Amino acid sequence: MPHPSRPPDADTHPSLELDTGGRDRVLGPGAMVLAGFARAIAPDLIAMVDMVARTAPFRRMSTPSGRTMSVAMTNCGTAGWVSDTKGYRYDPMDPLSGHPWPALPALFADLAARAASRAGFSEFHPDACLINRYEPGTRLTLHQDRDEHDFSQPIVSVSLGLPAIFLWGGPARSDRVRRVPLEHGDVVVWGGPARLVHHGIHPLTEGMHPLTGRARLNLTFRRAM
Ligand code: MD3
Ligand code: FE
Repeated sequence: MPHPSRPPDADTHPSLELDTGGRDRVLGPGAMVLAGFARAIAPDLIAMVDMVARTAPFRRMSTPSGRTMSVAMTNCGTAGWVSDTKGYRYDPMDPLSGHPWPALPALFADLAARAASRAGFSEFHPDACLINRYEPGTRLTLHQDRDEHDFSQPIVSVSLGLPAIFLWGGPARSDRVRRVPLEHGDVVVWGGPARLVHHGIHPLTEGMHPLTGRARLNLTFRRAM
């Protein structure tokens, strides 16, 4: 028997699910917050990030216009997102080492697939995990994620450590921007009509978190290639 708040086509249009009963919330068409979904495994996720960063250290990349991003980044998976004066791309190699990025830990792949499935996207098999590290004052200006091959695949994001205000716009850069608070352990799934929205992160507020210190980590799982 269908859930009373669940329209009949909620399986094909996950955003139409009106109420998940818990703290989960639909942000809009295609975008869903799974509040605290990763909280229980957060210490393990953070330990894995530390392991990845021993092989592929966090670094601040250059933009094509020659500026340095304030967010520090690294990657794991068979492809990693890189930015330099030549442009943005997914690359199987870490340009710092000349070696492949560290493999995607099974814990990461499993979490991403479970979250996507819960939001209505079955068979999500990410090949790339971009790991962003923010310190107080660090921001990410409004942008679209459009370097991936197939926009029908969702992106799954996991927030760890210090809280942040996520800026969530629309398909056009001039669209109204909403502010969405994201906390430690929150997972957001973005797909369908939300896949190409403009988004960013408001400058991080000063703070200290027991598991990450003066930092916020964000994992974004993507099907890049
Ligand atoms: C909506 N990261 O890595 S996560 C990024 O918190 C990025 O580090 C932010 O934007 C962060 O590209 C935001 C939420 C997110 C990630 C990717 C999206 C939202 C998205 C792609 C399409 C639409
Ligand atoms: Fe993004």
